Amino acid sequence: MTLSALIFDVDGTLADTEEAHRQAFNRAFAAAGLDWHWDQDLYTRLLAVTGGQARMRFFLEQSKRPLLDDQDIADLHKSKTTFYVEAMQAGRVPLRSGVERLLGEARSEGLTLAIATTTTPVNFQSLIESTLGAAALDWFAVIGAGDCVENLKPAPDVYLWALDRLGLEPSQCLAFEDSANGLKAATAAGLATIVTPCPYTKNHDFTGALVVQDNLDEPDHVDVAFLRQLHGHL
Ligand code: XBP
Ligand code: MG
Repeated sequence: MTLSALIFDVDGTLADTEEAHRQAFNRAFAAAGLDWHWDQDLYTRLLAVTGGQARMRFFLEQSKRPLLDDQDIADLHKSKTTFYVEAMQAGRVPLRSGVERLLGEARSEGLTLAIATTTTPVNFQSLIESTLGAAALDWFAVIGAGDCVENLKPAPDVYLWALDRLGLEPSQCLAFEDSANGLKAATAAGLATIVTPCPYTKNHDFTGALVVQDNLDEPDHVDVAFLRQLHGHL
């Protein structure tokens, strides 16, 4: 089966964005007058839950705080997203090593690009606009983001949604992820997956990944030829 498309996760994979998410959550909590503060150790644990709203509910349950109703959670998350987009627009988060290179090579080689992320759509848009420019949003034939499916990663839904809109079989694609939840989601959708852990996910279990390496440049130089070779041995 020919390799036709590359499907990328966003947070932790395209860029090390989780620290910016963590800071945006804390800014939203402070702006709402809440005494909640997510330090890096706590956030590492909370990342077991994908989706910012679900993550806040998980935090309230785990810390035995009173639950907030859906509207309050949604309002808090909207505030957080505003702070996050501000950070992206300030250009504070670059793409990870090898990402821009591989995206360009894939386009030159006629591979289709797609996104399958748990994050809020505007978060992906602002990351691409601040790193590659708004026109680069058109590089992606399909953009599957948080609100297009009900069940977030590790459920396979967002990858199945992307494959359906691509009109491709899993065997014609490769997925790129940074986390155990993302690897589970892609694998459950039938996708062979390249994992490049980020600082928040470096201790995750990546059993079942096709490749796990520091980034797209090291130790192996992940280019289209490398991907075609990997894909050819599946
Ligand atoms: C990572 C996530 C997201 C982000 C926060 O998404 O799980 O929830 O941590 O973004 P990805 P939101 O699938 O790209 O790794 O607050 O918008 O959910
Ligand atoms: Mg991720």
